[in-house]
Amino acid sequence: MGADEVELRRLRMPLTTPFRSSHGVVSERDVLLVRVDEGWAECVAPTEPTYTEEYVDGAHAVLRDHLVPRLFDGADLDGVAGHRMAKAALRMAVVDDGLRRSGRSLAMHMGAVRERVPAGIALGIPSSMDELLEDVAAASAEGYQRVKLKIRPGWDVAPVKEVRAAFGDSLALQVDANGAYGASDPAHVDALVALDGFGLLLIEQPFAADDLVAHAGLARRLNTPVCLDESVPSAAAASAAIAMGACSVVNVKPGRVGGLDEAVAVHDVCVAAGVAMWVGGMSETGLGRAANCALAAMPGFTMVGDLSASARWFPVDITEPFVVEDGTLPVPTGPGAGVELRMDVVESFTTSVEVLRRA
Ligand code: NPG
Repeated sequence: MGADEVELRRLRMPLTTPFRSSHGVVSERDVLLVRVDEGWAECVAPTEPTYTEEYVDGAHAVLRDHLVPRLFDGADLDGVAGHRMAKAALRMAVVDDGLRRSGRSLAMHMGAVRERVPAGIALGIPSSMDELLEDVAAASAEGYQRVKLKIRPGWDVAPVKEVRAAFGDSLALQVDANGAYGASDPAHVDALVALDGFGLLLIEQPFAADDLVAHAGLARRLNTPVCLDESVPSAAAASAAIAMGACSVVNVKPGRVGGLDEAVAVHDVCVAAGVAMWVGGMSETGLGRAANCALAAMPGFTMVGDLSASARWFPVDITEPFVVEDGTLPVPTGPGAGVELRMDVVESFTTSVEVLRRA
């Protein structure tokens, strides 16, 4: 990896609708774009450190003060501990730069085996049951091939039951708790066990990220597959979780694991172990979405990802918007990530620009 110039650009982008999870409500995204020479990438770190330790101001600081200087020096970014979302963005911008120079697409680079990937949607915790049923109806009408519901203690069995009653057993449905359940709270565990009767595709990250033992214990009690997200920051963690029986499905997010290479390493571990995978989402702009679609085109991604239309998140996107057609999104084929930034739109959302140059 080498580079002459790195730009750290912050954007404030309004969301189409506020998104509520067990972490709280988000109504805009504070996006950090990273440019390495001619290559661009998006850092997925959220505004607040509620999903993992990472957050966008921290990512910006570690990039400026520690990661970009290492890139300029040709040093290993893993000399810095953690900060995987920041590293992922810097690495992805380097890859985008290299691919653009050689005219190759990320999909080609990743060994994509499909031209389109199935679209899935994540629905936040709504303010009422009626709103949830409307959201599911709209998602089905738009052609999404599966729906994921955010759950938390007190909002779990009832919404799943209502959705099944309204839409039947053929709706491909899964739930995501973002670690909100207490493994030692009997009422919490009872609710998770009660979800087992609803034919869910999976239950994602019920317990704290570091509690693999609790996930393994739950997995033994359920027929529904347990899926891990926050518990898998690396391929090594994926191996450990699989060896312990803590999951039979893995959500793969390049940002969470430190970049596309590590995402591929997770992919390979899961394929070797016969563990199913899907690509997660972090409300990316078209730039991050393009990379997620290229990743999801790899052979091991046999389950539907959190891959939705741009309009699900952004009234105006910084690339040509991704649109769901026949329940799928396209895997971009242009050079690099395969999409072009609309610089006028980028400028209109920009709140700061910082350019760092190799000494
Ligand atoms: O479809 O892009 C999407 C979002 C899917 O629910 C989603 N993402 O916990 O997986 C998650 C959640 C998330 C979003 C996590 C933003 C962190 C930041």
